[in-house]
Amino acid sequence: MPSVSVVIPTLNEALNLPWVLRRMPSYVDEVVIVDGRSLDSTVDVARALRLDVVVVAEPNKGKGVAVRAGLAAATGDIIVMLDADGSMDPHEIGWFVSPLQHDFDFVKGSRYVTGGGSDDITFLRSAGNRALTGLANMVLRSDYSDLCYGYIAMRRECLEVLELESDGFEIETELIVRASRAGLRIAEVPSRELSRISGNSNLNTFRDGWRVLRTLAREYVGWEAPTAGARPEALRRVKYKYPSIAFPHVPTDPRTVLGVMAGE
Ligand SMILES: Nc1nc2c(ncn2[C@@H]2O[C@H](COP(=O)(O)OP(=O)(O)O)[C@@H](O)[C@H]2O)c(=O)[nH]1
Ligand SMILES: [Mg+2]
Repeated sequence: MPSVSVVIPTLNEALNLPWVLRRMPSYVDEVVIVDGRSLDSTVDVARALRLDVVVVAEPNKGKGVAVRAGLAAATGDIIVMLDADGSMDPHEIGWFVSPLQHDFDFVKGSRYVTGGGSDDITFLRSAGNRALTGLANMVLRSDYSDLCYGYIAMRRECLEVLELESDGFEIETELIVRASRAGLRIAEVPSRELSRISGNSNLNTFRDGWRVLRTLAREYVGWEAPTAGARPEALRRVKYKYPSIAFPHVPTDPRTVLGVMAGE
C-alpha cells in the first residue's frame, strides 16, 4: 500500500475541524494542517484530536501559500488536499486514492458528475464556475466538469512537475491547468460538497473569479511544462502519451476450437 498524506489549510476552523478529523479514514498515514494564524483554537483542537498531526505555519497570507507549504511538508506517496470547513467529507478519500493506484497521476473531485453534488454552492458561483470550466476546456482541449473545486489528490512526484506558485484561491486553477498541460493522466471522481458547518467562506465570488480567469490566461500563454528529461524521476510517468491500441479482431474458425476441445 502506498502511504497517504492529507493536507488541510485552516483559517479559524476550530468548530469544524473535529468533524473533519474524526471522519479521517484509518488508512490515512499523515495529516498536515497549515494554519493561517487562526485567532481561535484551531491548532489546539487539531493536536487534541490527532496526536501525530503535523502543524505547519503558513509563511504568508492566502490559501495558495498554505496549500503549497502543506504539499511541500507532506511525506506520503499520495497526497490528498481538502478543506477544513466540513464541506469536503474525508470518507470520500478512498474514491480519490484508488485511481492513483491504477496508473492515474492526478485526481479531481467533481460536483457535476453522477454521484456528486453540492449543498453549498450559490447560483452565482455555479454559473461562474460553469463558464470558467467551459473556457478552460476550450483552451486546454480538456474535458473537466468542475474547475473551481479544491478536493484533489495526486502522486507526490507530480509536485515537481507542477512548480506551483499561486498565493490565493487560484491555486486550484493553477493545479488543474498545469496538470493537464504537463500531460498528467487525470481522473475525475464524484464528490458531494456539503455545507460549511460554521463560520463564513473566505472566498469572494467576483475577486476570486477574476483571479481564476487571470490565472487561466497567464498559465495558457506563460507556463511551459518542463520537458521530458529535465527531471527524470519526476517525469517518469508524465509526458507519456497513452496510445489507444486497437487490437485486430481475428475471427476464429469454430472447427479449430472444437478440435481442441475434443482433444484432436
Ligand atoms: N491557511 C489558510 N487557510 C485558508 C485561507 N483562506 C482559506 N483557507 C482555508 O481554505 C479552505 C477553503 O476556504 P473557504 O473559506 O471555505 O472557501 P470556499 O470553500 O471556497 O468558500 C478552508 O479550510 C479555509 O480554512 C488562508 O488564507 N490561509
Ligand atoms: Mg468552504
